[in-house]
Amino acid sequence: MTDEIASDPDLIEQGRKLFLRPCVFVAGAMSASQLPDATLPEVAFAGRSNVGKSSLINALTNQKALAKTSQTPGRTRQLNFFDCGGVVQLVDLPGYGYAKAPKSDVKAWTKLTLSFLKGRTTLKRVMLLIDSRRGIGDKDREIMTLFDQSAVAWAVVLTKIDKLSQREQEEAIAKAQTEAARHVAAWPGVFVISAEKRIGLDEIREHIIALT
Ligand SMILES: Nc1nc2c(ncn2[C@@H]2O[C@H](COP(=O)(O)OP(=O)(O)O)[C@@H](O)[C@H]2O)c(=O)[nH]1
Ligand SMILES: [Mg+2]
Repeated sequence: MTDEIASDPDLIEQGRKLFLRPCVFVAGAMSASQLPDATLPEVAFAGRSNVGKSSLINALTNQKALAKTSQTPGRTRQLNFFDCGGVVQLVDLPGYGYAKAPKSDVKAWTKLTLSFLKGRTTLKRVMLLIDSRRGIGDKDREIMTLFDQSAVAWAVVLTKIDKLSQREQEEAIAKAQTEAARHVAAWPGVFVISAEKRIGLDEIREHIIALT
């Protein structure tokens, strides 16, 4: 996490405790009628396919396969909802930017995802995951613009930081920081994580609890 985000020990502790409570799969929605009721505050996870969304949700919730159990092949276009302790709902959004997908992929990122982002009153934040090795790409930029236009509050999370050297990390963070700062709807800092090495998870948990 970069300096723009101040960390508070009490909130860190509360965030940790939140995710010691059970997190359970609530719904996998492929149409508006399948969306669960908008009651709890929600934090959604977006990003290219393979960026590490499911791994982050599993790491945050201290579970090995929570986010994967709901991912039956061929149903990757669904929005998956997880209730954590009856306090907050995490939403695993469909990935975008498959290598083999047509150029219109971001546009076709499903009507459902877009209408969810625009109309969900309980949605507090979208965490936009960026693979730290690739950096922010054109497809990510399209999504950032969409978030801005939809008045969605979002934050950048650099994933798989364990794959970079110290110097590469610093470069990746500085670049992402500069780019996020250009967007009014973006959180003015960058979260840096490794789901594998369990780095940066407390800061994300803190961010989530602060939104509830
Ligand atoms: N080295 C490393 N690999 C990771 C990390 N997080 C995810 N991965 C790997 O990246 C791949 C895609 O992860 P996944 O969570 O399924 O991505 P999703 O498609 O965005 O849900 C898997 O092979 C993961 O093991 C990380 O923090 N470090
Ligand atoms: Mg996934």
